[in-house]
Amino acid sequence: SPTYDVIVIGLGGMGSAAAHHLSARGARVLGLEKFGPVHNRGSSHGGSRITRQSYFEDPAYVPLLLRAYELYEDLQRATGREIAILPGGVMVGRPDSRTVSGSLLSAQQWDLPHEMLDAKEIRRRFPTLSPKDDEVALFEKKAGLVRPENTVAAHLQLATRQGADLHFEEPMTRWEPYKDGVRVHTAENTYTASQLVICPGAWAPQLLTDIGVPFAIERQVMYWFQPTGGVQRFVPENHPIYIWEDAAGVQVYGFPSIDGPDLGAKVAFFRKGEVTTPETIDRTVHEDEIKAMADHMAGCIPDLPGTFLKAATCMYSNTPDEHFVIARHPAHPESVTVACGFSGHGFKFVPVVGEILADLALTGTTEHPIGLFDPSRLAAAPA
Ligand code: PYC
Repeated sequence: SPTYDVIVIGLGGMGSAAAHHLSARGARVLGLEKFGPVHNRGSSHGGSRITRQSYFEDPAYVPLLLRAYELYEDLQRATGREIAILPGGVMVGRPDSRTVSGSLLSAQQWDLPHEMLDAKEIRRRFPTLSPKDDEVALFEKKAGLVRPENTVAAHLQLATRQGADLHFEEPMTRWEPYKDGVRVHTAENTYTASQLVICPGAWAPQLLTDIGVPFAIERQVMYWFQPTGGVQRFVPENHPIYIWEDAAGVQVYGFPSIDGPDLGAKVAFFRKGEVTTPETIDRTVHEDEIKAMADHMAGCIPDLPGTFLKAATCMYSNTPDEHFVIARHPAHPESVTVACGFSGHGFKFVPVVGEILADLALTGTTEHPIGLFDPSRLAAAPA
């Protein structure tokens, strides 16, 4: 059976980045992926993912974001692919909303460049946006989007160039501890390695049954609309990325028009999905969902939901507190590393997660601050 230093399970966002960073450090890497390269069955497709630094979820993410931004640039330079587009972004809501107050907390704590805009100033700077009088925004010049498909393709390209063996359409069927490392089985073959890195995405409930994390896989829908009056007012020079929280706490997010007039502009609810599984997810987007999205946007970006163009589904892998899990496997701390539970806000971290996974697999530790992502925080309290 072929032997490697590290086997990476899953070559979506996180796994492809791990394969790149591991092989860049000279490790002999095997990557195993259930589907083809850069597929649309998981959580790394749809043309755009928000990136931002004034992170409302928790200031602990900020140093990782600062590093991710450096790594996007490296990736763009090394492959010539478009990885990040940074037109600026607004986090909109009432001043006490989580979106605004949490973003401000991170900006202040880390001294990140930002501006606070009242409703009048939002309307003046961004005429496409129509906030209510009691809404404000934190504007961040460095916010924008990353291209998920290009990012995965770039990491796969670099990993291949650095000698990684990447096997597609070859799912792992099971693995077990073997000698000082692991043995991994697929329908075709058996492989051994010193280290295993598991990046299961939405397949976490099947692949990581023993880490004590109750994952909830959530169906999400992304929508593309042709704005009334066309896309010119919605191009990145005129229209920022946004996360917008209403008085009821519902968040939507969206992007400028980046793929030409035929694809309009993309928008979605941040968390409005139903619990699903990768095998049973409803991939059809229904009329009532499209109407709910258009009606919601009519209240904040009135020209956006002009004509519905298309929609696509994807999945979040939620943990109970919506923080990630990145750690050595609690039951196999010597030889297995896991990265999962990205809870709908992970893609912007892909390159730095790859770096962290390479650290953990090759040295057992990392200098990146990952204390928040320890799965033991989610272990059931004793009865
Ligand atoms: O991570 O910024 C984000 C995001 C917005 C909507 C879904 N994820």
